[in-house]
Amino acid sequence: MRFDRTFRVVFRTLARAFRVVQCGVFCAALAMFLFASAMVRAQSGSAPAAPESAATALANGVEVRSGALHEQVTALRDDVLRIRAWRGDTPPEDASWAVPAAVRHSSVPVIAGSAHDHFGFRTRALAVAIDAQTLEITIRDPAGEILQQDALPLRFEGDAFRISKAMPLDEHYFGLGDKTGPLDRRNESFTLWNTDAYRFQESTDPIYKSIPYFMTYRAGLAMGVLLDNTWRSNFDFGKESPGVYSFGAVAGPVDYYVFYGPAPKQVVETYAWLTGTPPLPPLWALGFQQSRYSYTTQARVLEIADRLRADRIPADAIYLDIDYQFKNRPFTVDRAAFPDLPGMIAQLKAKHFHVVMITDLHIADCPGPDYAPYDSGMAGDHFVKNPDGSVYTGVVWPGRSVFPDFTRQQTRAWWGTLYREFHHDGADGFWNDMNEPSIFNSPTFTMPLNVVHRIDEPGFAPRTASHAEIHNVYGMENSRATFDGLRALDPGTRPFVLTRATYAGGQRYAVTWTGDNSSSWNHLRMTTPMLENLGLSGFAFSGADVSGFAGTPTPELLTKWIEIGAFQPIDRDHSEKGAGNKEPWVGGAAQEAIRRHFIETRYELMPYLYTLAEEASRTGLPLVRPLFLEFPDATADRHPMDLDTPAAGEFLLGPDLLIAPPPFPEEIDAYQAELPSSGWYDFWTGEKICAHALPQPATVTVDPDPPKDVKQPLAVPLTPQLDRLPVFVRAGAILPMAPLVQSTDETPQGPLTLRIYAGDHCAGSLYLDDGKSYAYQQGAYLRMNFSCQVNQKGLELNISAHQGSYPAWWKEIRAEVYGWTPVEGELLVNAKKVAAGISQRPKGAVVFRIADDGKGAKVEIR
Ligand code: NBV
Repeated sequence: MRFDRTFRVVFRTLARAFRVVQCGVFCAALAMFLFASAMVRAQSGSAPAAPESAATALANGVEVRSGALHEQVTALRDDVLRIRAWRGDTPPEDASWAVPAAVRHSSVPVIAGSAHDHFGFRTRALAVAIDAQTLEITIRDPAGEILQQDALPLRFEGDAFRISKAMPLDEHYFGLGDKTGPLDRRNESFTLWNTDAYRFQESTDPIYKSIPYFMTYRAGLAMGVLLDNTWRSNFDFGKESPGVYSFGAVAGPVDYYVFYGPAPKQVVETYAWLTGTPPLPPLWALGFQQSRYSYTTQARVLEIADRLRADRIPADAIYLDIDYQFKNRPFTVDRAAFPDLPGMIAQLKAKHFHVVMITDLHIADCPGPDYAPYDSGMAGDHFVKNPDGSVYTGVVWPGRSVFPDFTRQQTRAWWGTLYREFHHDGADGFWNDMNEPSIFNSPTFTMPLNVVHRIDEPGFAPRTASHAEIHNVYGMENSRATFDGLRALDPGTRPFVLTRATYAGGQRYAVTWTGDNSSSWNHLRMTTPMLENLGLSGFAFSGADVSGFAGTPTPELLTKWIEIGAFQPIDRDHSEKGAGNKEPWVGGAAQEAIRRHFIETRYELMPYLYTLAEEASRTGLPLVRPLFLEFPDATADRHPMDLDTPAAGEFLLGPDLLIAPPPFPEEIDAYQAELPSSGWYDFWTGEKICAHALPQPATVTVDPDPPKDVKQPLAVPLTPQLDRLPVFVRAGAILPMAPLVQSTDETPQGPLTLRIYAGDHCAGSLYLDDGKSYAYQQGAYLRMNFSCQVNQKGLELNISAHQGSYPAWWKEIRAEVYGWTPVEGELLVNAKKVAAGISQRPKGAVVFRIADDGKGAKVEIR
């Protein structure tokens, strides 16, 4: 406490002194941050005399030794560094579940640059200096500005280690997967240990996933840090020591990557380069999904499907939760409740529904002819063991269960074969739940740490590993086995796998959801930062149970949740056993009409959504984005505008749509949405938003070179209404939209709509394919680019030729232009006047139709 006070007083004095000598706020901040490091170092006691150090220059970096400690920094790319450290002469095995070998072993030549007090090197983007005494690392940009700096030497305590970095006053932290709490991780501390967290709260930690990756973001400069260590780890962002953030694990390798943006989008893309992009999901997975724990009979499932169709609520998927199984045993069917599973699935298919079946990873400990997975698993030696060599058992839904050894290739292959029958029966998606793993009869609700796994994976020595090492990757390897198994069973079809637990890189195999949330307004609010951080952490495709899993929502909460869920990547309405019904019709016709309208809007936006999905599969960029990802310059001091309270509930869907629910969605008070200054339209009416610029905030800028042309965010006054959700479109967007369908299996009838919102950098694109196969990899896709500009003659719209061989479902394009009116009312396509001309419907829009023969067109409107 006393330290804290002294610290603050000295800080203030220093800052004042610097202001007096006109050094500028940046110098003050830098000094404060160096001082903070010094204080923390002083606090941790005086360091023992450092042993002699020596360095070996490597073609791609440097290796430094000081006593028994080795530190190796190598450049994988000019903007990507890998840092490894070890004690003794043998480095830890160069292996990873997250980063593939080809990526780990990429390298670029560096220019060595050591001096009397440090060793180091330079790439084209970064300069690295390792203090010769302490081995502390400083990373600078080519201009010499410090980007990241160790605040303390690397610390070991037994097998545990801790890396400490200086934490500038204006730096913010994002990522770490599904962790709850505010978007910014600053001033928080987190444990990574996959945990079944039924009814988690905002303060619950750890929860389901372990994604040891975060983005640092300071005044427009973003960097990424991935600690590739599967053991229980902890990340502290200044909670323990002001001025320092730190991370470490209880054991395992010191092996981390630091990568530079400076744009935050670049960091997201580099993280995807390191750990992989998510595969392109089947199109139906982007439709509305209906689930419940459980629809317990075949008749009930069909009834739900029929009601969705009868009520004309567009939907694509229905889930079967654990009660379809015989005595909760995975890969069985309760024939009394589901007398004809294949028949039911066929009936649903005929109505354009895809069935997703839960397949938990625990295998019932049931020898004998009734339950093949146990016997075949035992015969193949596929289950994890106790230290004495006996098979480990734990109690889960089926009672006593055994657990596949997913870190073995043979076991994953065997697991994949278990899907043969369900796949043959027509199920299109699979759901891996309980894979933290969750175990009921254990004081820790998971496996004992000494359970023995076997590793059979390139890069790793064939060896056994304790559960303590494997726990955090167990769920990911479960979903990998499912994904690979489905690919093997049906190489031509894109699998859909939903997982609850995962690790860095898990996006390569499965989409995810946020687990057992609750039917409360606060949980609805918490959904946004959770999905944003998951998106920044590689999981472009994620969702939260719409309506809240636990408890029964009021009709209003269910309605608002369906509204917001319609703009999130995985839109699944799901609820727990015992809770009231939560399907879109629950609560009466008036509520249902509102909910239908939002789900319909999602379907009309499907061309935009699918284009984003394809972008995610190439780049890793998420569908749901915090505002700073697209608008890093939105504030004068380049702090993320998402951190301003009015904007805290907002999120972007792709680059063009901004969704602005009230920051506290249960409140009825008027509120102010904050929008980046670039110009916006109301998505629902097409009206240009007249907003006023907010006054300059009172925040202190420490940016040495503040951008000149930054405008303040705009404020839009809003009043919450149950049937409205404010959605804004970026000026300059061109949104592709489709006629309404009841499922993505249906071919839209009518023209492709392009909504054109006049503004700077006016552009858009469209991606389309068959939505299910890999034919797109052989060219069976359709890609189009659009751009538009207003010049002296009028408005010019350029539609590119169709790229790829996939045929369009439309013959015509219907353009709706917002924010611009023609003088003469003349329409020219490829310089030829078109008689059909222009109409002004809907109100405020300039509307025209043109034929699309796939060759592209230049359209002029005067
Ligand atoms: O399989 C039942 C549920 C499932 O519906 C839920 O989505 C999972 O998160 N499962 C947890 C196990 C029981 C939870 C009480």
